[in-house]
Amino acid sequence: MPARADGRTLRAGAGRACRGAPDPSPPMPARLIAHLDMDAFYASVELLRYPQLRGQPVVIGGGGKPPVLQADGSLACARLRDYVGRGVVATATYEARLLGVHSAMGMMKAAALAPDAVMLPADFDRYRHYSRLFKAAVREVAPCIEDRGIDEIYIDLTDVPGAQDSRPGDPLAGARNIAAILQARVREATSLSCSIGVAPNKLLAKLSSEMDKPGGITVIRHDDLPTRIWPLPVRRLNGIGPKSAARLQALGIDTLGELAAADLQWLVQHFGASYGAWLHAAAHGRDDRPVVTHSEPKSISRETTFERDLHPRHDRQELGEIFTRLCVRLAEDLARKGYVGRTVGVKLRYDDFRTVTRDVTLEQPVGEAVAIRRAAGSCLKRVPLDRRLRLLGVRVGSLSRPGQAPAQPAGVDPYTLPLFE
Ligand code: DCP
Ligand code: MG
Repeated sequence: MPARADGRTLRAGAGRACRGAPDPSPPMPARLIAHLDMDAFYASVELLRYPQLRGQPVVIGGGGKPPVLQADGSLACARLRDYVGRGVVATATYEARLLGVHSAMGMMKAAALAPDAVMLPADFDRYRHYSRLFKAAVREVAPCIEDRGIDEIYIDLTDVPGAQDSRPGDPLAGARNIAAILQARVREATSLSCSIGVAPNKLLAKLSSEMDKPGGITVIRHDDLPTRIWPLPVRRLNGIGPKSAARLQALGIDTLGELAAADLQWLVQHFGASYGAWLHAAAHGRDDRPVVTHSEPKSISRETTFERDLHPRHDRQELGEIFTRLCVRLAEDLARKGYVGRTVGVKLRYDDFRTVTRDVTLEQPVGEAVAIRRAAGSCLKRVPLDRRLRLLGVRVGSLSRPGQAPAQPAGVDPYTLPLFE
């Protein structure tokens, strides 16, 4: 799962499907699946409270101070050109994207491209609030929703009244109409815009929602594959990452059409039975995954990249504080989501980008910062600590709901614990 710029990760576990899992016989009736993705989400939420910044390049990230309203009514904002550090861009307005800035880009690199862009710190509570609002608005029209994170959902429109209607000359008029209603409801509830793709399955719906951003509605049928999907580069497919795209390119495959034309056996030879078969099916627009309305996370984690590489011994105190803060935040995440976990793990990235993980399984599930911090500390002891670190992460897995778990020792300040016990 890709790390997000907010450093929080949720690994999804098993889920409950909206319509039953595909049964090869009899064949599934044609489905109508939508993918809805909010436009420049964090940035658009910020523009709601700073409307004077509309039309300007704005970048979210960097963890600086929020803007200050001056006596004359103007807004004093930090600019990218003044940024020094190793933060990454969480997102950027479309004006900033025109200058080449995008999510996950280093802030210093973004500053070179768009020195005058306004820089705003992320406010995750606010984004979560708007996330809940837009999902609730969609649910009122179409209740079968799969939550894919803070700003995107899949929606099964198959059984939504009117979604399958056709009009002379437009067999997909119903789907288009429901998508427009969804967009309007989201705007009423949040004042934000989103883009929607509607297709026979999740894979194609996700590709479609990106086709006409921002504010687009794109409806595609299986028949549209050769004209709409096959010209796209393979990298656009959710499931083909940079490494696979590079391998495909080395084999002479750049577009999804070229991938669709490739022989299944040949793909299996090069990419293994499972991924090879998936590549083949995906390029042909085949995807039977149901829309899953409820899922339990497998693990919850927090991680942070330091402003500068820290040495385990020379910077021991600073590292210890960061480590403890991660555990405290993780405990808050667990409490908010209502979980405890039996496995605690750490992740370290050295200055040469090597990454190591260690974990420990406990007798009883834990949720409190002190308990997480103790267990994570014991994992740290099993890692070579002879060179500088650039990233530290803590994860709690084997999750369960508290209740059966005995109370954790209370009253210990986690910040008083030594880095290595
Ligand atoms: N995000 C992040 N780090 C990333 C990617 C995204 O923190 N590497 C956050 C900020 C985004 C939000 O998640 O606002 C949603 O991600 P999207 O990829 O959907 O990007 P946007 O909504 O910002 O833009 P788009 O209009 O392209 O969807
Ligand atoms: Mg988005």
